[in-house]
Amino acid sequence: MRQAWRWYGPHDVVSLDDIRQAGATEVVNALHELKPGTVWTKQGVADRKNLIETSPPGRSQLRWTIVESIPVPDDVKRLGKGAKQSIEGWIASLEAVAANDIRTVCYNFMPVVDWTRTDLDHVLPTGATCLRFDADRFAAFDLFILERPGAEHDYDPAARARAEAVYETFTQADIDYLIHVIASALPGSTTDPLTIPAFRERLKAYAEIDAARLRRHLIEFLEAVTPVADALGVKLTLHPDDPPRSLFGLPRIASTAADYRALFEAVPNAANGMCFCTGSLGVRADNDLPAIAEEFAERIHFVHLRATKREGDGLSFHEADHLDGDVDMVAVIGKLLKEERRRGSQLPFRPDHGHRMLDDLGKQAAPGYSAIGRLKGLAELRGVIRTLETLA
Ligand code: DNO
Repeated sequence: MRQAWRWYGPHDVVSLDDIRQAGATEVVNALHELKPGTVWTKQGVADRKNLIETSPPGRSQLRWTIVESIPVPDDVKRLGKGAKQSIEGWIASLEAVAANDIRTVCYNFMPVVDWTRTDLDHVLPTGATCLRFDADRFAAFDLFILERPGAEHDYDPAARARAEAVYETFTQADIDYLIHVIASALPGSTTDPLTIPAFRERLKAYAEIDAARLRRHLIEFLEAVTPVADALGVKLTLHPDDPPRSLFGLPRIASTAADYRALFEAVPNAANGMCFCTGSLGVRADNDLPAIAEEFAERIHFVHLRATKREGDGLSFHEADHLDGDVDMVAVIGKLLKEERRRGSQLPFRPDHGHRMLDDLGKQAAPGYSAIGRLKGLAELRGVIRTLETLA
């Protein structure tokens, strides 16, 4: 498998040398500084590519091979093919990427909020910290901070009571923290940062959009972009919802095998692919990850390897060590290596997220994207890959 590493660009506290020292050879990047909907230019992509690929004398070569993500603008999710201009803009960005010889593009179709957590530094028994989703804190935000109309119907009485008890312990600082973590778009998010009033407005705009309609809009988007991607030789990889279930009463349609099956059946173009993210899909106990990897093997063009651990209530989870979450990582990697042998080429993966630990404690790295935790994850994953390859 090809070892890649997500980099947030020139302002990332993790340097290109750190990436080299972790042993990765490919970089996953995006023009993160541009707002969703801004059209990327060929020159803009070329400048970033030069920055990544021009190595100081004596340093090993890094390649920018994967874009994660070209954000899909909000109106595409609400209007599908009706958002003509936004789709044309997305295609122009895709062309700018392909003109720079980057052939893998990741995107997602989560409405209003991208990946969602409630704690960015949950302290583990070792003193390292991890990202966590606490269902009661999330419900407290939804019910009592966002005060979403109708939210009470999404929680049973016991869950509402727990949320209320949690909310009663909150200081203003706790409330501000939760607003920051949930509404202001975590790094890498492809949705707009929102204030509470803007959040309420955005939700209103989705009042009429159920899962069937959102899926139709994604299919219309794919019908427009996949023929172009096919012609450019680019694979588009749809990232799963994180977490893979409805939040804030909004539909999410890339959460299960059935979701992906429907999309591949509707749009069979070769460019219609999947980003296989074990951390996102693995949050659901009813997602059988080795089976999903096997079923969609030929559609997988990018892999995120990370493990989550579900907690007692079945809804809360935290990010575990890469080999020690709920997912059977060895079995998943076994399926991916089988697919590599079938196609005769390697799949790119990145170690996704990592604990904040050792010298990274207290450093300002992007949540989940500190260096040492990912370095540890990559090292463990590389060991599994090497072992399975040797035994194959
Ligand atoms: C977070 C990531 C997301 C992801 C996008 C994909 O760590 O998984 O930022 O990149 O949702 O489009």
